[in-house]
Amino acid sequence: MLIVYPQTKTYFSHWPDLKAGSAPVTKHGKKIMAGVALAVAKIDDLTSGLLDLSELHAFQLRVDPANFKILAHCLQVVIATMYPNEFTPEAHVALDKFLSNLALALSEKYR
Ligand code: HNI
Repeated sequence: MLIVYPQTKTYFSHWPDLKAGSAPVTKHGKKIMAGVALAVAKIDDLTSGLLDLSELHAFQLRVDPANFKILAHCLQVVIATMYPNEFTPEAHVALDKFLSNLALALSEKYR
């Protein structure tokens, strides 16, 4: 995301190194994916399950919610590349639906 959509780097300008594979990027990637895992656990009620994360991104971090869609797209490209056999049309549409709803739930507190 940080490479293909460089405008997203503005949120991380306080990090010492924004290059692919750098320590802070790797560490934060794990945090983000833990958030995605939380969403999987709360899949039946994403809105309340992700309320705290939504609040954090809306009021403290002030991340433009358009970026959630950008990250969702990047996640799909990476997952498709890593798991080409598993990434069937059915898996693709299901993942897209899940990540769209995740982005929507994270945007909840912005209203
Ligand atoms: Ni996000 C911190 C989850 C998208 C900018 N983000 C977090 C944390 C989690 C998290 C978890 C750590 C919270 C804590 O420390 O309590 N972020 C997610 C998830 C998504 C997402 C699940 C979407 C799938 N975040 C984004 C996007 C941006 C973003 C798209 C900006 C482009 N997030 C941030 C920033 C921080 C952050 C900035 C704080 C970073 C820091 O320096 O600690």
